[in-house]
Amino acid sequence: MVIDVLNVNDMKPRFKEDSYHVLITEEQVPTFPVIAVSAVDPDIGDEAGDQNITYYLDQVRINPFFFTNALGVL
Ligand SMILES: [Ca+2]
Repeated sequence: MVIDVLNVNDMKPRFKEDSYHVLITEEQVPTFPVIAVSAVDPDIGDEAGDQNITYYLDQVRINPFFFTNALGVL
């Protein structure tokens, strides 16, 4: 029996931009989406292919903003 162990997922996704910035004033009713972010997973190899990345805000407190998990829109 031969078992090949493939190294298939050892690199972190990286965002396409170094940072994303959006400004919403207190009085403004935010439109949807507020902002769209995008990342690629170097393990996938094809940036145009399905990246299988889940986006979320890493905050414990209640937040009026949320990511649509698979699309990266806030
Ligand atoms: Ca990966």
